[in-house]
Amino acid sequence: MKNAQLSATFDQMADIMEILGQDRFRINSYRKVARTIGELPVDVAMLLEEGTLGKMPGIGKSSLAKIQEYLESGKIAAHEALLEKIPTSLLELLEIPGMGPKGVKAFYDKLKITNVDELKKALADGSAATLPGFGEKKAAALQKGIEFLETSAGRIRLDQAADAAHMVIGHLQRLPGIDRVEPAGSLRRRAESIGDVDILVTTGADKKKSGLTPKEIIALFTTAPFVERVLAAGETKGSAIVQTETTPVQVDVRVVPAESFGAALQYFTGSKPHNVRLREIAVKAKLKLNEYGLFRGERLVAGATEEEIYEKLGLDFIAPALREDRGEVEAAANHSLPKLLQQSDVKGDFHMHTLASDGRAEIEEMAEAAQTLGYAFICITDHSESSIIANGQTPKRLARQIEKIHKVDARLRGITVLAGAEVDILADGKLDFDDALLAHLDFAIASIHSGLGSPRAKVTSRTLKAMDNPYITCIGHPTGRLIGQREAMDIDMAAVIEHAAQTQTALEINANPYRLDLKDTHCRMAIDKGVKLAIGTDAHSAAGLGLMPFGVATAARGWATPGDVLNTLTPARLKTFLKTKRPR
Ligand code: DGT
Ligand code: CA
Ligand code: CA
Ligand code: ZN
Repeated sequence: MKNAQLSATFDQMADIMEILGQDRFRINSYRKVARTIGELPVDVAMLLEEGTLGKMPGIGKSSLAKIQEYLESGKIAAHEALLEKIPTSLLELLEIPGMGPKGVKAFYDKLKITNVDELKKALADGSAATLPGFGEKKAAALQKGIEFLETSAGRIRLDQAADAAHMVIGHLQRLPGIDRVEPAGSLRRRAESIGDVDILVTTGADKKKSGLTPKEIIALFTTAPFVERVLAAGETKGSAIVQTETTPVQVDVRVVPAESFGAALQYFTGSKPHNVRLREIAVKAKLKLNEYGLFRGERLVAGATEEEIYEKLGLDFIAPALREDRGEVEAAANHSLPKLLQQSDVKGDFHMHTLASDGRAEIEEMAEAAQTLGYAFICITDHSESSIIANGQTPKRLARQIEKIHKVDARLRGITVLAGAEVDILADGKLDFDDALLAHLDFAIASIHSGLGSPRAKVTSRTLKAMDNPYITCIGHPTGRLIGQREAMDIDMAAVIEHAAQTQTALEINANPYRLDLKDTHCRMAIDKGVKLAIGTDAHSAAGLGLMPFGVATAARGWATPGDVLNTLTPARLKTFLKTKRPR
């Protein structure tokens, strides 16, 4: 599916035209096309073939021609022509959080700035301050944006890494004589961002059965159709840039012998600090641990499985999600590791949008999709009035939506459909709906969607005040970060967690891989204070419900057990829990 790339191309045309100061009307129409294609739930090529693409919002004759051109040739001539009109490095400036095409245009027109280094100089020597309307506050925000970009540069989201791994693993598994193919590294640990994807392959103990040598396997990886550029292709290791639907990804593939597979999996799963701790334990026991195995002198003590390596080191098996040297090695030594939450423990999803606000499916569709996932409940949480771009509901519309949800709930067997809402926390900490209306909801998420850049005291007190409301079950995406795109709010998480414990308000783990908010370390802080976690996918379509495993992994990285997470409750127990905070 080329939807994401095509949408990005239209957006980039709009960006360049904006930098060049071209016609507003055309810029807006390209943006609209980008949004429409980006949100299509199906392949754009299929709609084009069907002849229905032209009926989608904002897609006129000329954009239709450009889309066709792109699908046939991988390019759009108008886009290529625009690219020639500006230095390419200007587009890197657009990646800085807080920098839009207008800002780029001002720096380019007035100060001849074309790249990030020149921008940094202009901020440092004060020439940026000569731009009209560019004060200290903006300079500080840009400075922070540049730092953010530099620390997140080259790292990708978990879903993007998973896509790349899926392609490569599928390819390798189809080769003859392959025994095991496993992801390792930060992807296996389900870290919130990924530098590169590490994959291990073994041909199994029976060498005669496998038709391929390690070198041949590496060659079959580096020459695969999805490989864009080969970085290295050796005897047992290959490294290449793989093109996914949304981004290029570096993938390292290593072929390891079956008798060392566990040792290699352990070593390349990391993290580095975790491995350092294991090697210390090995040394104390007069053993040696490396990617080939655990050795006493020359003798292999363990190597084929990870389990035997941990066992021979005197440790309980440590789940990859915990391998960050955050106390897991000590806990494994004294048999006190938590029994981690798993996807199979999850009985429902707390955060999703429908056609009533900015979702694309009806309540029934979401409920039926949840049933195929084996869920016992879902909670419909459309936006509130102040979220105008997200088509937030007026009080009247919410009242009707609640009735509609109840009707669907009554009609469907085997699943409980709860009436909820995602209610905006307003600038003063008040909520977008009054208590009389909130009282009709089963579940209410309170979220900040505006003023995320406000000072620490302000964003913190807004959140605390929302928790004081007896009808607010849960705070949505508590820090507001977007991974790789937008920093978290400057919010006092210790205070938020303390207040959540006092008011018996749950905190969300937003499972969307752009958010993962709460993040792992905050989950752990919350659990330590007895705060319950509510995982929500924030789905805007039936397919969006499939993001739950990212939230489960984040909870597990925060040491969550099933008892820490509301998603594991039966509908009956959940209903009892939902009453605890409310006035009798
Ligand atoms: P990333 O790719 O930055 O998201 O993070 P990782 O953890 O995947 O790191 P990566 O790809 O550099 O290496 C994969 C694993 O290999 C890493 O988690 C631990 C292991 N490893 C790599 N280099 C070293 C090293 O110098 N010492 C130790 N102890 N382990 C290493
Ligand atoms: Ca890696
Ligand atoms: Ca690597
Ligand atoms: Zn939200």
